[in-house]
Amino acid sequence: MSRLVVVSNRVPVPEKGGAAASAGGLAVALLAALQERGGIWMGWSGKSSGDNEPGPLSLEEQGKITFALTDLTEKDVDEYYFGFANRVLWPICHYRLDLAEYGRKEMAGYFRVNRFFAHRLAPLLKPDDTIWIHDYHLIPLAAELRQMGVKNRIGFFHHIPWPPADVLAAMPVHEEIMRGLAAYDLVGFQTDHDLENFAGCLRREEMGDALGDGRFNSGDKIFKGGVYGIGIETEAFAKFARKAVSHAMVHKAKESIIGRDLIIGVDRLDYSKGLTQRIDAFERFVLNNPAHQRNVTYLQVTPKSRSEVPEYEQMQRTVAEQAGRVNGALGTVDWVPIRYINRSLSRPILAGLYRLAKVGLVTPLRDGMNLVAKEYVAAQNPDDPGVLVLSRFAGAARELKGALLVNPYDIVGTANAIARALNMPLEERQERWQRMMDYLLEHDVSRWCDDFLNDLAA
Ligand code: GDG
Repeated sequence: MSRLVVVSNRVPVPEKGGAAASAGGLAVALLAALQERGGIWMGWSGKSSGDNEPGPLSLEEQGKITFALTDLTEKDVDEYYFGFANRVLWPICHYRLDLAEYGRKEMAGYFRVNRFFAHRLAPLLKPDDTIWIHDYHLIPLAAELRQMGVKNRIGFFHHIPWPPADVLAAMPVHEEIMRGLAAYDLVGFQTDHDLENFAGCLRREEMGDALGDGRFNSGDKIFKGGVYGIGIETEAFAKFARKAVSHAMVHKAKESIIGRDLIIGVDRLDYSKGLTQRIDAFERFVLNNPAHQRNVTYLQVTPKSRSEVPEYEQMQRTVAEQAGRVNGALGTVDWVPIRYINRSLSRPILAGLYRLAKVGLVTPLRDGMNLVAKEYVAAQNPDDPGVLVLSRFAGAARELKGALLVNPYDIVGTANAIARALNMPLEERQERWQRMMDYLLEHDVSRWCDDFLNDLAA
């Protein structure tokens, strides 16, 4: 088995002796693959070196893995990360043409930083290393490595949605981005929809087409594209949630909702997650179902993210004000309808809260996969499972057939689904949950990792 080299924007370097449970499933799976084969995980340190050229890579060895981190200059961070990745690629891939801001400086910065990454990575490579690059920050990296003469197998996994041709075409550098993908041996997407959109983009731009057998051409390049829906560590997470209910904080939460049903939402603060529509739907549910008034609590856990980007800062204010307004309008002296937590909770507490909740409310407007939906299902008690209310626009909706699927733009439809979930008989809840859990056990994150790496090696 060849050595594995993983590259992602940020690198989850485990704290020495730290509990693996604190890391998310993706990190756990990739660390396990790296530990088995030996290898390198390279990425940005998250730090900036001001105006100065960043110093040498910082290397840290843990077992068979070398973590290789580089600083970036402030200008790099502004242009590559906040500028192009988060203010162009992220909105475009989430179908938000209206939010994309195309600055020439930022576009140039994105390609420049990818070249910089390639120059830092190339000297670490051995000829038979397998290279696996992750996410939209690093699309041009393979093309840069190829220009430097790197001949290794290189795969790319796109964690977020791939947009339809007309949306992608609004981005001035879309052809370069498409050409960047054609430099890989294998490009992985979360769902069949994303892969179809990608093929549609190649055709529409007359850049190439699907050749059958998962192969595509673009110019003189032939490469593979496939669907690899990311999973979680299903069994471990289920066990983890079972234990987590005895955590002191979870116990406190349980006592505080005695006699009430808990509805839970967990999302990074992001406009793609549909938070304002979700709060509207909850409000509508309460107004339409007086019998449920005072006996439900909706807990929304929303850690801040990307606060440096103006849309996110604005979003933070909007969601907080909206939750406050609904509580003011509907709350009583002994009932607060929405508990809104605008920071991160520890993973054990989160797992315990999922298990307490009768309804998992996962209603993004667009999402590559959505791991919260999967974690919520895995955390349930098989004897009395809760119901997943899931947006049809999350990648997870292509897989979790036991969920109540909703259109998050349809406020009344989502409100009705919440009511249906809360009133669902035990037998139906168990049948739906079992169907999803069987799927998640079979398609966990280790399988995702193996499937991708096997296809890349084939
Ligand atoms: C991208 C794609 C795709 C959330 N709040 C807390 C917390 N979390 C954890 C969740 C989950 C993870 O963060 C979020 O994963 P998602 O998949 O829901 O969303 P993105 O961050 O947007 O991820 C997405 C994913 O990549 C993987 O390919 O599924 O579509 O957008 O694991 O549990 N964790 C802790 N405290 C929190 O408050 N500890």
